[in-house]
Amino acid sequence: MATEQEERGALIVFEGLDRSGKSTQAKRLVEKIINSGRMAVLQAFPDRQSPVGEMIDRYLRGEIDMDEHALHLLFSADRFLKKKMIKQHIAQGVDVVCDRYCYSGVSYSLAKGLPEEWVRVTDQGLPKPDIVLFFQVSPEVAAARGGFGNERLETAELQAKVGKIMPTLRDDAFWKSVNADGTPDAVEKEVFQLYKELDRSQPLEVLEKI
Ligand code: FDM
Ligand code: MG
Repeated sequence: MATEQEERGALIVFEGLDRSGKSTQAKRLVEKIINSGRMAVLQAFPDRQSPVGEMIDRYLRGEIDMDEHALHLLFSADRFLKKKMIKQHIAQGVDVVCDRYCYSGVSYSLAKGLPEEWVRVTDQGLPKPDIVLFFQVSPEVAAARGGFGNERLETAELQAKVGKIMPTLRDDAFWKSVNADGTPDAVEKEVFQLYKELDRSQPLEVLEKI
């Protein structure tokens, strides 16, 4: 007799500018999923605890310098090193919630002027997100949330460029905008509503183009 097939996990990606509330809300979503009786894990990119992520972290904190192409590849490698974990969790019915993914990778590298064709291929082959929650924050609200941090990429100039580029990567088939100007509770509600609407009936796909 065939056993009942468990529902697969979902790959949920949070993207958006700095200070849009991604990290707070990614954490809240994981808690909410677990409280609702499913399993979920949180994965931040870069994963600053891994050996590759540690190199990225040292670059971001200004401890070491690095060629920009090499940095771009490290960000991609950091994600590919999590590919197996993501696929295994999803096969076991565990939701994987990512705080940033390849769309940050492409946006930041394009903002720095790396060649477009090259930048857009290095993440091909990663698991494709079921949903990208695109956090949209108005400049006024972002400014009111306090100044930038001290890391290397946290400058108003780069943020402005990233802010122009990231929306151009949008694919309406699986990107959903989230009004990140709202209160944390309002944003949490909006995110959970989108989460509940996820369709898990098809297998996880592979990312072919960005
Ligand atoms: N960042 C993040 C990139 O430049 N490329 C990437 O692929 C990723 C995932 O690293 F400025 C940038 C975005 C940000 C910095 O991210 C660290 P957090 O979310 O602030 O830790
Ligand atoms: Mg940051």
